[in-house]
Amino acid sequence: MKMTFRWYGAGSDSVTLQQIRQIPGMSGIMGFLDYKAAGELWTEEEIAAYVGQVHQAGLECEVIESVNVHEDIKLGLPSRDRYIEAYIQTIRNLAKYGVKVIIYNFMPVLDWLRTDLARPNPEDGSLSMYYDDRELGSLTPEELVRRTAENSNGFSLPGWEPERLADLERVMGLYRQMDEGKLLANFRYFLDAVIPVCEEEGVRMACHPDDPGWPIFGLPRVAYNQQGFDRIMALHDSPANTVCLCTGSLGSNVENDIPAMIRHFGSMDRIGAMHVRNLKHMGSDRCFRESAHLSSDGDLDMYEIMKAIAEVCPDTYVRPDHGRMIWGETGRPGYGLYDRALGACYLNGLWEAIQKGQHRAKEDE
Ligand SMILES: [Mn+2]
Repeated sequence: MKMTFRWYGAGSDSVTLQQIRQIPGMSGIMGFLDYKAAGELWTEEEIAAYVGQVHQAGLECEVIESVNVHEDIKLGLPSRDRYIEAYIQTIRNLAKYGVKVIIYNFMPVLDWLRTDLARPNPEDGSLSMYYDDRELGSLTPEELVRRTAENSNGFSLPGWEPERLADLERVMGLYRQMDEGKLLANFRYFLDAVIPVCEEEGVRMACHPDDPGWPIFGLPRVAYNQQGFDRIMALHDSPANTVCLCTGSLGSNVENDIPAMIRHFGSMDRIGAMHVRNLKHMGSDRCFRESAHLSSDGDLDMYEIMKAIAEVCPDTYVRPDHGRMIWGETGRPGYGLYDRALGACYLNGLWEAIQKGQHRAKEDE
């Protein structure tokens, strides 16, 4: 297991590479060029500068997140070929600088979403991201996007870039005529083009789940449960077509058994990377708060999750995910230093106990 940390780049992240380096057990970062619009080519110069900084800090940069898929690809418009070409060149450029995994998602229009980015926990005063389906029902997509942008402390959130959402209404309209089958056909067209390039370059694509884990605003969604990911893996069967198994996104849907999903996709060698975090449902299956990583603070059993990783994909990349805001920290919602650092240390502690337990069990045999 390689413990990593998401980093948005100098000037764009409230956390520095040196701070990340000082977290015990940190091997590298999951990188992101946050100024790139979906569909835009990531140039060699830009990648070299970013990766160089990470290496300079004594960290690895083998995983890149959010090389966003342009809407025209998801919609299957004739202009998709141009964007796929740029995507392929981006893959080649990233491979040149040692990147091994590219995390992306195939969510129509809206990326992950919450109805509150800083909900106070009455028990301890920490702030968490929060989702309530009843609140979502009272908002239009436009209102939700505006509210999210206003409450992100001046930071852009992945998938919420204002330029990308400028023509929200028009794009939502295009999707209303689309069903899951059509979306999957467009997904297959994309994978058929990029996966052979990944095989050539030694890179794996890792699809991030939809978040929350069910369809919203009447948009088709295909990546929120085991059955959906089975279909995605079958669209283009290759070791380079993998899942970014995000326990929090999948865990939002109470029907998902996360350790079982890790065992299922891990034993097929189809887990490219993991996001490991916890969440707590609040009196309804469709209302949750992002909790601390600790098992006892949320609904997910983090010991069982780490044990499943140790069993089926012990070499995968893991990072703590969305943290709470604690100890007065301000920053990009979900991406402060303190709570994610605590999360990483906790996961590393579970990992050591599992490893040593396995080792001793073998000695006793
Ligand atoms: Mn995630």
